[in-house]
Amino acid sequence: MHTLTYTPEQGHDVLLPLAQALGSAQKVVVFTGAGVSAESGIATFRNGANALWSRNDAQRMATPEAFHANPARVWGWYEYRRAVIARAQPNPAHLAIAALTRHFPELRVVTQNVDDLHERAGSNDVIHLHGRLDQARCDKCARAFTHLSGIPALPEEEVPIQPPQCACGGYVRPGVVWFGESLPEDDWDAATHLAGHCDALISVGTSAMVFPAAQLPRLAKSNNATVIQVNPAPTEMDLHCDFNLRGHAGDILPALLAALERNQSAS
Ligand code: BV8
Ligand code: ZN
Repeated sequence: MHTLTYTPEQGHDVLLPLAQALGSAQKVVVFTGAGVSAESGIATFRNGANALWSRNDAQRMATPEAFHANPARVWGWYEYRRAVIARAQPNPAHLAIAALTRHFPELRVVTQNVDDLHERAGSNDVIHLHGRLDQARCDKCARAFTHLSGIPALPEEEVPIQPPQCACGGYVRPGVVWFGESLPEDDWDAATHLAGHCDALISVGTSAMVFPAAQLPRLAKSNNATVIQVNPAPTEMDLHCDFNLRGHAGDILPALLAALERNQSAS
C-alpha cells in the first residue's frame, strides 16, 4: 500500500506511477461519498465545522422513525439541503471524474451522495445507492412527487416545513434511502457486479463507514482490482487500498487526469 500526500504545488508528475498502474485498466469504478462534493460547499456528514451530523445528528434524522415522529422537521432539513445543492456547482473533482471516461470508456460512477453534481458535471448512468434529493415520493402509496419547479427558498437554517400531502393522504417524503431501509435492489446488484468485476476502483471522499455501500471497495480488492483512495484523512479503507492519495479530490482528480494524458502521449 503506497500513501502519497498530494498538494497542487507538486504537480501531476508525482501521479505518473499511478497513471502507469492504471494504464491497462478497462473497467473502472469511481465510488464517491460526501467528500467529493465538499469543495462545492456541500456539508459532509461527519467532519468539518458545518458537518451535517454535528448539527442535526443526521444519523437519527435520516430515518423513517424521525420522519413519522416529526415530518415537518425532517422535510425542512431535506428542503434546506436541496436548496443548498441547487445553488452549488460541480467542482473540479466532479468534472475530472466525468472526463476520465476519455481514458476509460467503460468507467461507471457509483455514489452514496444524494446530490446531482456528478450528472451536472457530465457523468452518465450514475448509480445512486442512497437515492436522490431531487426525487420524492408519497410515504404511503409511493406515488412519485415532482418538486415544484425552480430553486427552493434557502432559509437561514433548517426550519420545519410541513411536507406536501399526496391525494391518498400520505405525506411526501424525500427520495433517499434512510438508515434501516434497504438500498434499491437493482442499483445495489449493479454496483456489486461492477465492483466485483472491475480492474480498478477509485474511492473518493468517503469515510467508508456506512454499509452495505462500504463493502464495495473491499469487494473490488477481493477480486484483485487496483484500489485507490482519495481522502485528506485516514479511513477504515486505508488497509484495503493499493494507493492512498492524501489530499483534496478537487486537486487530485484533475492531477490524475493530467498524469493519464501525459502517460498516453508518452506511449
Ligand atoms: C441497510 C441518504 C439493511 C440519506 C444515507 C452496524 C454495523 C454495520 C451496519 C449497520 C450497523 N447498524 C446499522 C447498520 C446499517 C446502517 C449503517 O451502515 N449504519 C452505520 C452508521 C454503521 N446502514 C443502513 O441502514 C443501510 N441499510 O443496512 O439496510 C436492511 C436489510 C434488510 C431489510 C432492511 C434493512 C442504509 C444506509 C443509507 C443511509 N442513508 N444517505 C441522506 O443523505 O440524508 S447515508 C449517508 O451517510 C451518505 O449517503 C453516506 O453513505 C454516509 C456518509 O458517509 P460519507 O459519504 O463517507 O461522508 P462522511 O462525512 O462520513 O465522510 C466524508 C469523507 O470525505 C471524510 O472521510 C473526509 O475526510 C472526506 N473529505 C472531506 N473533504 C474532502 C474529502 N475527501 C476528498 N476531498 C475533499 N475535499
Ligand atoms: Zn399517496
